[in-house]
Amino acid sequence: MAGSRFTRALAVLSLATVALAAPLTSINEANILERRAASDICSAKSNCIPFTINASWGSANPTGAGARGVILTNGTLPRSSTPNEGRRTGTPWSDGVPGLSQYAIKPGKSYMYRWTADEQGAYFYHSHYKGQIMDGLYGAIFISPADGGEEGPFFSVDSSAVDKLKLADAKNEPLFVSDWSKYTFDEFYAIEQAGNVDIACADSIIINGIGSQYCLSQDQITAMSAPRIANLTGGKGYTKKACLPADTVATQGNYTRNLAAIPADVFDVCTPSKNKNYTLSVSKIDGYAALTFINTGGFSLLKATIDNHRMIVYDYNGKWTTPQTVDQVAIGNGDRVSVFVKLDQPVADYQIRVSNNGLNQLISGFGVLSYKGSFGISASSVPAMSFGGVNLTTIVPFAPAKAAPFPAETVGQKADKTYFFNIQKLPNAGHAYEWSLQGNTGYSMNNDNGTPLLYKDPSTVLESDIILKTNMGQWIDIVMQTTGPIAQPHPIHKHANKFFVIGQGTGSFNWPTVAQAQAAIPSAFNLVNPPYVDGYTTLPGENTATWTVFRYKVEIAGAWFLHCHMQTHFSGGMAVAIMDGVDKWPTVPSDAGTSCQGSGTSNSTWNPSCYCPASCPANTGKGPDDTGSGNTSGGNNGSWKNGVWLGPNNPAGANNTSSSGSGYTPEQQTGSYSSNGNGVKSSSSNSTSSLQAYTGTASSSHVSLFTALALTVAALVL
Ligand SMILES: *[C@@H]1O[C@H](CO)[C@@H](O)[C@H](O)[C@H]1NC(C)=O
Ligand SMILES: *[C@@H]1O[C@H](CO)[C@@H](O)[C@H](O)[C@H]1NC(C)=O
Ligand SMILES: *[C@@H]1O[C@H](CO)[C@@H](O)[C@H](O)[C@H]1NC(C)=O
Ligand SMILES: *[C@@H]1O[C@H](CO)[C@@H](O)[C@H](O)[C@H]1NC(C)=O
Ligand SMILES: *[C@@H]1O[C@H](CO)[C@@H](O)[C@H](O)[C@H]1NC(C)=O
Ligand SMILES: *[C@@H]1O[C@H](CO)[C@@H](O)[C@H](O)[C@H]1NC(C)=O
Ligand SMILES: *[C@@H]1O[C@H](CO)[C@@H](O)[C@H](O)[C@H]1NC(C)=O
Ligand SMILES: *[C@@H]1O[C@H](CO)[C@@H](O)[C@H](O)[C@H]1NC(C)=O
Ligand SMILES: *[C@@H]1O[C@H](CO)[C@@H](O)[C@H](O)[C@H]1NC(C)=O
Ligand SMILES: *[C@@H]1O[C@H](CO)[C@@H](O)[C@H](O)[C@H]1NC(C)=O
Ligand SMILES: *[C@@H]1O[C@H](CO)[C@@H](O)[C@H](O)[C@H]1NC(C)=O
Ligand SMILES: *[C@@H]1O[C@H](CO)[C@@H](O)[C@H](O)[C@H]1NC(C)=O
Ligand SMILES: [Cu+2]
Repeated sequence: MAGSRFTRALAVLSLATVALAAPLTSINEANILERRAASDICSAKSNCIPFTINASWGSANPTGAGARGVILTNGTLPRSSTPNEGRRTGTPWSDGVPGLSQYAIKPGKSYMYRWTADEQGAYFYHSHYKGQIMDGLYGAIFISPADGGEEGPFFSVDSSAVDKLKLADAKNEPLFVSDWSKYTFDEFYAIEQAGNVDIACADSIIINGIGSQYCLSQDQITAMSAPRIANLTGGKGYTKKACLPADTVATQGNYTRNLAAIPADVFDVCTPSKNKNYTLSVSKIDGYAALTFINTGGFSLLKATIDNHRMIVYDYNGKWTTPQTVDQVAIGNGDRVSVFVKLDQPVADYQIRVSNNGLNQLISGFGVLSYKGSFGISASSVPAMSFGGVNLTTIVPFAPAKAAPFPAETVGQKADKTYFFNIQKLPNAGHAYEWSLQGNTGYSMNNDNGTPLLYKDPSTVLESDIILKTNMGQWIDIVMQTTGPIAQPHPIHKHANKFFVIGQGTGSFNWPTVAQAQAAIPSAFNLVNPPYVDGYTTLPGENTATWTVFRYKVEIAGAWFLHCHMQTHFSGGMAVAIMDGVDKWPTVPSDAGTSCQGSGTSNSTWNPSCYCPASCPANTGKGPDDTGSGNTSGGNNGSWKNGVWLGPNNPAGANNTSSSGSGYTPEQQTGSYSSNGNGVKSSSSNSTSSLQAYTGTASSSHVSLFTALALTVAALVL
């Protein structure tokens, strides 16, 4: 199955490559790192092909409004940029954050991300260099459970269709939903600085790289505006782009602005454009389809509905959940929400609607759920929400707070250490675009270019507002308060150690400890089955503060980010670095990120014909893309040829060895790979609990406009 998918996708890739600037109608393989079950692993040739992503600046025109500079992944959009959504126990240098876990990848250089895929879930890789995700560097990573491992909550979704649900899940389609601007991130950020504004006004909402720019009439805007918008804008109402004006004090702060420095099309002038609607084709005979909404956008919180279909949420931000049958899902920036859709409607097309989920703008994007054999949009189609995101029917929305992990996880009943954050615009800076997650201090983007914290001895790093230090095994509480008058919701994302969302409420958090808050308002807390996730959006508040408490256990040592996933807030400083497990600090191997050439690190030079799966002597050219086994001196338990693992004693690849080893069983081959570049597998493995993978992702990348860069992103599944 994986093999045929790869073949199909390769065909798409070559198509897309010849039509570089043309809108895409499909996702290329570089955007989906294949899910594989443990039984597949290296039992077939196709499973051992490394994923390599060549990220380069190019141009794209996803809305038909005009081309702009974007970062292409192997020549196509959509793609994104940093590999981070996941735990990586053994390789904290593969998390993709410049200044924290690696050096930024410079143009023409490469970095190989490699980690053990030991947790099931839907993830995505994306750039973590400044706001580069807004330039399009992203893609999906699906990790399936190992054979014999845990199964998803399929039985409780539909006990009579477990096999169909499993099949649907195995074909889960990513829907990248995102705001889109004609400006590159660097241009966008320059406009924010020049005008002293925090821009939350999009040109379009795109789905899998395509969309249109819709412009509403003044009457439509007025009709869709919530009554309080007039009040919020001093009577002005929304702009012609249906955005809060640039001088809205409640969201921009009461600062001196230079509105003249802001191009008119950023907030005010709307120019319509038209492109296709992304079409997801489904077969009624399958009974169910599975899809994963992934918000790869810069600042727009989104929500989605599918006409005439309910959705059953079963996986949320890296963890299966007890199923929720809903009409609408909310997708904060960085969120992945996987749903089953029961294909029980008449054969036709049904609109997928993706709307902004905030007061900042009235805007939607559209896709199509198309049953095979359809002749067009269903005549009986009933939209659940309007272009402006207003309910048109009585709906049940997804409730993230009730997304109980499946199977259950154990949450610590008390914390060893508590941090109190007060999310707000950076005090005393006078800048609408500068933010603090911690409350007093912002995290500077300049840190991206510094020595990664992971490379430092923790004893030489002082704990500060923006660098926290924890010990292995501790339970950590992070209390996040957001202050009004408009407490904007923030999609907070944590790298590595996932967290439980144990409590939330409106008003100020007035207790000195979480335990005291629990005692005062038990109903605001859940220490039984709280969500266990890597991302969660704080509560919005109007004329009131709100608070959210995350609790996590330090299990993976490394330098990790906790940050708002809105790229505008993140690049404005809304982040802290956490040095987790300073008492068990990892040593970064000298060959971290190596891809054959150079000595490792992101300073390595790209060599397209040479990918080393593990430690690899400089310039030897040995590894999965090598021909033959590459080791002439010892016994050999297997060999590679042209990127394909040939297994032990295979003459096609073993000419350079004495072939004395007897080889490992397929079960042993699912274990971790300790190759010295010669195709030998170690026995430190087990087949039941984990899927082992080498996965490269186009993570952090240091590029300048229109400079080519290349990332080696070998995803080598063993
Ligand atoms: C991306 O392109 C490189 C060559 O530039 C190729 O080796 C690789 O297989 C491609 N990756 C994918 C995932 O198609
Ligand atoms: C990466 O893509 C750029 C732009 O398409 C191209 O010029 C370059 O040759 C590619 N590099 C590799 C190694 O494929
Ligand atoms: C806006 O709301 C505030 C508080 O509810 C109220 O005092 C004020 O009069 C309102 N302003 C306008 C212009 O409606
Ligand atoms: C903005 O600040 C000025 C002075 O700094 C003050 O006079 C004015 O009332 C403030 N406006 C709002 C809406 O807070
Ligand atoms: C996409 O869907 C929207 C909403 O139904 C519709 O207005 C638009 O015309 C569609 N675009 C195309 C190209 O069919
Ligand atoms: C839509 O309805 C749901 C459920 O009643 C409610 O929670 C939500 O606030 C409504 N949304 C809007 C935009 O009216
Ligand atoms: C990578 O290069 C930069 C200079 O561009 C240097 O400061 C850094 O030490 C290098 N990293 C390693 C690990 O060699
Ligand atoms: C080849 O394999 C043998 C046996 O594992 C090992 O001792 C030797 O270091 C390897 N040589 C190279 C060049 O990798
Ligand atoms: C290895 O040797 C055999 C027998 O001489 C030959 O058929 C095969 O093609 C060789 N393989 C490679 C990779 O050279
Ligand atoms: C065997 O390995 C050596 C050194 O890596 C290489 O030069 C030679 O071409 C290889 N021979 C074959 C038949 O693969
Ligand atoms: C090959 O596998 C056997 C066990 O099956 C092991 O004893 C031997 O050390 C392995 N050889 C190498 C070079 O790893
Ligand atoms: C299997 O491997 C994983 C990852 O290395 C490890 O956490 C787990 O304990 C192992 N399980 C068994 C049964 O050995
Ligand atoms: Cu934010």
